[in-house]
Amino acid sequence: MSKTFENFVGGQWVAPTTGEYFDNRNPANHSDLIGRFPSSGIADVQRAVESARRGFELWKRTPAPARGDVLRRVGDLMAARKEEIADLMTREMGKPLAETRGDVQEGIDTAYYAATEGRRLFGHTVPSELANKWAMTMRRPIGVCGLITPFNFPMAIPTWKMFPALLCGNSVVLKPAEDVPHTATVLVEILLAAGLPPEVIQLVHGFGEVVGKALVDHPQVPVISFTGSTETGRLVGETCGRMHKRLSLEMGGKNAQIVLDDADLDLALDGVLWGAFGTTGQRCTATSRLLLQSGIHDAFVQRLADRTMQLRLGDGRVAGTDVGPLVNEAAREKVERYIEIGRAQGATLVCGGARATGGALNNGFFFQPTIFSGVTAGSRLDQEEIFGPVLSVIKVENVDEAFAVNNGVRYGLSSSVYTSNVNVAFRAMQDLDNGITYVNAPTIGAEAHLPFGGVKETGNGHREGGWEVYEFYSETKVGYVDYSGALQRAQIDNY
Ligand code: UN1
Repeated sequence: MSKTFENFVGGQWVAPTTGEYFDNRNPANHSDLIGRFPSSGIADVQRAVESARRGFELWKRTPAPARGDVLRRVGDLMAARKEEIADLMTREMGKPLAETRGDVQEGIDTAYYAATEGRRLFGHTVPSELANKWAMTMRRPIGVCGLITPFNFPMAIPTWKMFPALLCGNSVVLKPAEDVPHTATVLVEILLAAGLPPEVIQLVHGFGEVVGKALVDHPQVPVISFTGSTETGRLVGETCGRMHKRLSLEMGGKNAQIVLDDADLDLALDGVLWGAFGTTGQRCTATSRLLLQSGIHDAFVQRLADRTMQLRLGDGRVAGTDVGPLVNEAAREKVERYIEIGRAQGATLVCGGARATGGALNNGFFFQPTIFSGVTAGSRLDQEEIFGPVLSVIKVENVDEAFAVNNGVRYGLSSSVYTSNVNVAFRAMQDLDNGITYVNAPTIGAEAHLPFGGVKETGNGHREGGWEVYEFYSETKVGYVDYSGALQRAQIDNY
């Protein structure tokens, strides 16, 4: 008998109004059923929002340091259960345990950062242009925040959104990706165990077209934060624009690692293997393009192919696994379509290119780590996000060409340059059109206390992580106090 899970709405664990559930299976082994989770409807979202509005009235009056204390306990509980949570995350979405441990750690870091922010949430005091008048700013919470999160960082990304939202005094409705409902359930259990008042958090499981859409459409949800595809983000943005909602979007990437002739090639090799095939390439920050300068191109591709073919595919819960499965069959079919596109556009398949089969691999959504060389700038392999273990190698002649190819895509999340030339390193940070540039490090590896996000069609100008996200989840209020006892007219009486 598989376990049936529920939504958390109105301060209790409740069945969905639809009475419908979906199966959540291990992507490394289809026969492993984790549980059945609610396929919720619009009415579930409505109830969640009504409850979250009550939660907001209570929580916004709780002093920010006390809100921070709850988040500190959340961090403590996550730390105590780190190993167990990492294991259930790997079972649910496939990436190896070392990576899910890192994912939980990112949530812990975010919790402790939020806890300390409860004793800051700084406003400004500013001199008034008039005598005996005080001027200052402060931060106010906004209301119910609708959070729509992806499968690839099932703990870190919900915490990036939720903890700052809560610390600022908002209440939250979380709609996690349907591939990772178990991790979201555990996160909500931890928040409740840490003492968060129940109606401050709501968890509604289900599918984006129904539950995500209902949240975005709901007039009493003034804040939406979405991480997912650029296509879905556009739909979300259209609705939020019409409804004047505050919206943070984190969307696609087509990140490049640049390796110049003067680079430390061993380091660059380790970097691209981790950047391209970590999380089976299913990161917004994954390295999906490798721009190699012509002097090192041929030898580097050869060494990279040799190392790639040694990567061990398998169940992420088995020691020694380097690369886990894709998250589901649709993800694998999308990768397969891109293999055909690469071939049709004349790229050279260096290694991989097919489903990984044999033994236990037959039970999951495995795909061989794949490299195409001879990819041309402007081709579909250069331009389009694949979200799988496919790396496109592009040969470049010099730094200017490398930077131009890096910038010649519609996305702009992260980039990486391997060089021993300090002038080129600083030029890269200045000239690459990305939200994050790494020097002598891969395109992945963002830390929780720095702003995370991208330019162009990757985002809409907001950042998660670090200090900036607290501005997104709060409203600036200005207070003026005139203690002169007389009418003082700004801009008039003093000029
Ligand atoms: C993502 O790529 O989807 O930078 C998020 C990293 C992680 C977060 C990535 N800390 O690799």
